[in-house]
Amino acid sequence: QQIPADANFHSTSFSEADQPRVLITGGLGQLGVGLASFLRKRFGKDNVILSDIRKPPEHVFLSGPFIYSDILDYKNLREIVVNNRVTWLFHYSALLSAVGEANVSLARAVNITGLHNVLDVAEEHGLRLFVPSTIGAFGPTSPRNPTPDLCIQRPRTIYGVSKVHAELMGEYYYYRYGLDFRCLRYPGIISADSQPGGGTTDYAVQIFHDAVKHGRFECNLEPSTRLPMMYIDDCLRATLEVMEAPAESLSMRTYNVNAMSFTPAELAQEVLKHVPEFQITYNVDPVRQAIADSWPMNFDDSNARKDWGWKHDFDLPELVTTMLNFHGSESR
Ligand code: AKB
Repeated sequence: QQIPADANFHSTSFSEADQPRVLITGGLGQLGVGLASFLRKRFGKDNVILSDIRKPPEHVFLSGPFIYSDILDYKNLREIVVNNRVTWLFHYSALLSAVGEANVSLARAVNITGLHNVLDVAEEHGLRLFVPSTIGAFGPTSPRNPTPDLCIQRPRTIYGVSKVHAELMGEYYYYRYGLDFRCLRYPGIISADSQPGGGTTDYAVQIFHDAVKHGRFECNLEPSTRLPMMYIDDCLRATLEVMEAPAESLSMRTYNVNAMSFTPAELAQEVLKHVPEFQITYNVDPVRQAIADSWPMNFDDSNARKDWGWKHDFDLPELVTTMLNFHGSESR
């Protein structure tokens, strides 16, 4: 039975009008720094704390509050939440698909044990909690073209298994304790000024750098591998929109979101329109290829569009123009 949204939330001493006090974990990954600067524009610089176990580069340190947090250390996490009066938590710490297969025990610790700590601290302190999931939460027995929100999920990577676990645990805490858990399944995210690390969709970020710098790119997936993708600006906006959506508009707590789908060959064709000498070659990584072959080709995000008005801005041509402009201006 569903507990009415908001029924069980812990009261805090803040009025509704107050800005959220935000903590971002895993803040030095592909998305954290961009998310922090996006949220700071909305909620104020000092209301958004970026955190990681690594030392930040100077420009990150200077751009707003940064703090050490280890999600595997429950007391450390609780101390940060209490001392900073955190009300919203964005949990980005995770090992991605390819790197997770190379280090399963670390991926299990970070992606599963770390999530348990985050869920507990969020429940204990009445936080609104965002956890990103992924197209990687599906597997070879899921419908791949298109993949709906609700279908068979039997992923074959530790990353995927941990993300299905996160979706189910978050929803369990929502139904059982009224935790305000919100989750989006991201496609491959393409960012200009931050690098992904150890993913299967990383080729679609690296290609732009190499096209501008070298005029060629060696791709580690086959030319016909179709995967859902999104430009980072759309991803950050989707994340804020689902966090700000009124609880009653959410018919579920885990949504697919998408913008486009393309293959390496199609992406290369689009790059060629701007970089006439561009050449792509293929040197397939069997681990990444097997992962990509088990993932959705097209992602059905109609529920997100219907429930809270999701709409992407960037299709393939705008994505390619934006990415090449960024790298072009950087190399000039
Ligand atoms: C990966 O490739 O592992 C990630 C993802 C799609 O979740 N970018």
